[in-house]
Amino acid sequence: MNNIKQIVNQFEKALLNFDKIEANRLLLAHVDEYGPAELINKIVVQALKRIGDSWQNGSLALSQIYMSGRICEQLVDELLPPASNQRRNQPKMAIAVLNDYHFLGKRIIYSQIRSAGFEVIDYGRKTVNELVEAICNDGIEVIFISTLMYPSALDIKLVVEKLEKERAKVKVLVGGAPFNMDKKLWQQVGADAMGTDGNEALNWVNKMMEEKDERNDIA
Ligand code: B12
Repeated sequence: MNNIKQIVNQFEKALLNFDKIEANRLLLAHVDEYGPAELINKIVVQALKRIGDSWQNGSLALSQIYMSGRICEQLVDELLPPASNQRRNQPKMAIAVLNDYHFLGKRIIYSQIRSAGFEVIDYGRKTVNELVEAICNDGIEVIFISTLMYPSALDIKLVVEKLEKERAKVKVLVGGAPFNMDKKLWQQVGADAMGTDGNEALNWVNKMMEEKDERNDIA
């Protein structure tokens, strides 16, 4: 039987050959065994991490990372259902990439939260001012921010400061490579929490919903 390491190896090879059909075949062959979310975390994310490392040590070209990212975006779109039928009674939520052009993490978090039955507005990519304006205009109560570049991660501090100035009542959950590398960074940028994957984002939303229910019960 295939173990997960072998599948990651094969998947990585397919990506580097720009072979979307083989990459898709590999995922579909194991989707019943792991389920879409687990499959993405165990295979797609791991393969892309390794590709990123190889790029960093100079053994891969930027085009290979780029195409791998694009192929994975399409595969993840196909794997995770757009939304569950039942919307939940929930805080108003949105998700955005701040400043940089790494979209895959946001896409995964977005799909996972939506497929668990929550409604989330996808803001795509925003600058600091654009994001603050959108949050205030839409009355967002929970914002998920994804950044993979360190400077973008630091810019979250500006977002939080501007939101405070506007007295926006919004919780900020952050994620992406800089937060995975430095476990205290989310506090330094003034976020309410960080998450390493879609499951953690979901757990956090569920915890917030429970707290909200408890407050409503007391009132
Ligand atoms: C693919 C990739 C690209 C692709 C992006 C394609 C696309 N459409 O997204 C392309 C080729 C375009 C690209 C470009 C660049 N990249 Co790049 N890229 C990567 C790479 C290899 C993988 C990123 C990825 O998609 N991972 C898979 C996804 C699923 O993982 P993820 O985003 O981390 O998301 C997971 C978690 O972090 C978390 N998460 C993410 N967001 C959120 C949000 C919330 C709320 C929560 C709870 C969780 C969460 O959940 C996700 C699922 O588990 C990383 C390497 C790495 N180690 O991350 C470098 C990396 C991010 N890139 C880097 C760099 C430097 C660049 C470039 C500047 C390269 C260049 N010289 O041109 C440009 C800059 C573009 C820009 N301005 O944004 C650096 C960033 C360094 C830094 N920290 O500042 C990295 C870390 C590579 C490296 N080791 O040097 N890149």
